[in-house]
Amino acid sequence: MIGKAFLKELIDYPHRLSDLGFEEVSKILKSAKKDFENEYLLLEFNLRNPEKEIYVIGDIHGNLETLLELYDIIKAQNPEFVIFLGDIVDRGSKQLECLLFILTLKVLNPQRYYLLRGNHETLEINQNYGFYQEFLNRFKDPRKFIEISAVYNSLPICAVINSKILCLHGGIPQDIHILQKIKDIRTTDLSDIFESIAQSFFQIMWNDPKMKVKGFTDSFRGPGIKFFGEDVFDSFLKENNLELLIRAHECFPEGFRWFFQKRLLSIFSSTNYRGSFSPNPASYAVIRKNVIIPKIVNMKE
Ligand SMILES: [Mn+2]
Repeated sequence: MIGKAFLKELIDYPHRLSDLGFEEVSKILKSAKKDFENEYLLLEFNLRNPEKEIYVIGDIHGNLETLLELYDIIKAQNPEFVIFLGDIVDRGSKQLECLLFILTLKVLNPQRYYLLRGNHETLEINQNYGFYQEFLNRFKDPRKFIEISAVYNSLPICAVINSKILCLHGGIPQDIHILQKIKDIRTTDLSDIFESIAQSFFQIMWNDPKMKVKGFTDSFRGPGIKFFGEDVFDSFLKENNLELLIRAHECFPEGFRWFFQKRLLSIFSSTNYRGSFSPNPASYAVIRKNVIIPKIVNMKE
């Protein structure tokens, strides 16, 4: 077990996350993994009090500065639940710190903070986009990365709020029945059904919405990845009795973007993702009374 006082200090003084030895890191990873192992692949949230809010946060990609700004907003506004849509690591300058900060929040308050799996919560992608190298530079031993992968493999993949609003990292998959297939399945039982849902999980983490596309078309992102149009988006919502979708995965210069008559909101929670010459503000979403309100993060200078 890891002491709560120690974890609270890490949240109050997050720059200490950069100095932790692997022994402490391992304790945080293992505790968080235990919490995720109590969850379901499809998280279901029901807000009984309509005044309560849920915050949904998009890609962080190692941007600790934006993450800490978001945490200040969370502290001030006190939402009931906070759902991160994945892609916490790769690319930025404080990748492990961002992952550990979110996992520490999870361990301190597992009924409040949730993390879904993004396409960067995978070793293969981390080997190409920086996190694996950052980890090796710090801890030297590639075998230690197994503990990171174990956390990834215990993450849920989507969340449904009040049976109306779906949250996931990338987009809807071609299999319209995927949500029924994973409903009530524990994260620990993923391997039992993996063959039948692997392609859908891959698409949930990688797909993108696209205006004026009909059906599913091939994405430039790579083999098996799809763009989806409004027609298949409609069918997916109808089949699953849903009204709205919040997803992340794409950075827009305006910070967030609505698609498909404001029924799909795309958010991204890392500022200046492509550097200061191509600036973008960070965004997040607030859900209140089943309405999605996009927000921009005002960064302190
Ligand atoms: Mn992504």
